[in-house]
Amino acid sequence: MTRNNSERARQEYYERLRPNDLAPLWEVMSSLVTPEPASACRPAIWHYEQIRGQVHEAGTLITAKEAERRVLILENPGLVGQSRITTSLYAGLQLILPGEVAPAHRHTQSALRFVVEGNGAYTAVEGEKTLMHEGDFVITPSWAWHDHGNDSDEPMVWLDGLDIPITALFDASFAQPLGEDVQPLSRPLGDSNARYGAGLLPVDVEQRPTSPVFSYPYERTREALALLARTSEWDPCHGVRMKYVNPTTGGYAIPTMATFMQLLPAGFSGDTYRSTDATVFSVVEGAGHIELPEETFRWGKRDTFVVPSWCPYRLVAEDESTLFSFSDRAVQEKLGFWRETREAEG
Ligand code: GTQ
Repeated sequence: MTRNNSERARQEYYERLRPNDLAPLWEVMSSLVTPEPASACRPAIWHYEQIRGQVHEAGTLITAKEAERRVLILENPGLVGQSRITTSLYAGLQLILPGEVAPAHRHTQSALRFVVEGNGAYTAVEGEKTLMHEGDFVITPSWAWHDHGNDSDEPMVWLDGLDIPITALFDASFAQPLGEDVQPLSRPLGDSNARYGAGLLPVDVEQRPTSPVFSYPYERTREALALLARTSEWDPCHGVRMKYVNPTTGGYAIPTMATFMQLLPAGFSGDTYRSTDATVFSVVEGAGHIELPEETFRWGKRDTFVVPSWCPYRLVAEDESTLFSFSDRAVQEKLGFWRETREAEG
């Protein structure tokens, strides 16, 4: 058979396979089982200065209650229309104005909140309120009732990170409204931090998949990093990078999303790093840039940027900087997928 004839015969065969719900692996093998990650996700940055106006404009067009959650999705330019910032994770900027409530609901998706702008709004989780301040990291565990409100006199914007695409991959999404704007409170402010977050645990505590410390205030994180920055060796790629921990297991604070805070000293010039967990960064303090294979992004306070899986990058800080970050590393480690490489400069 000539090449054309055999190609025609194959195509004709493939068409006859389709009604039987069959497809030839050899036509798609190389795109399914790639020698390295081949992500559609692209590096991207959202400069807060540039988008802040549009985030706040949403507040003039729809209330938090009407929207249920008034959020602008940070959509990866390589994944348009998919509501994803990486292949496996969702991110958005949520706005809540003074006097507003975002009504109580629950869902199987886990959520993290990272406060970008404002002070004094709250999230209530499982009967306990926590007040939020810039740089705080707050958790909503899977299937926990949660509502948000703002009794302060300034707007608040936080970065939402949810495992929506992971939940969707497993077709495991459930969600319910409580039917009330705010959930009844059963524990005082600070209860979970006293019980689980003070270097103590109740003696008979059981392991929990999600950290019962649902608020990690920036003030404490910053103080720890400042001390460590003076006393410990810098990681050549990450500066001083710490992970948020679930004290009942020693694992990541959220079972699906690893969360980190790192400090880069003024003048830090990192080694090149890559890992299989596409990572979302939120800048708390400082300014610098990130070098990527095809571009360099300048970043500053409140900016959000994303690095895809296996994409080499290098962090440079002009001022002393702190970066919050999150990724699906928690899942990848459990599944045995996670890998990294480091390259020293020169
Ligand atoms: O605050 O519960 O950005 O349910 C997306 C879905 C936030 C939330 C989001 C949500 C929430």
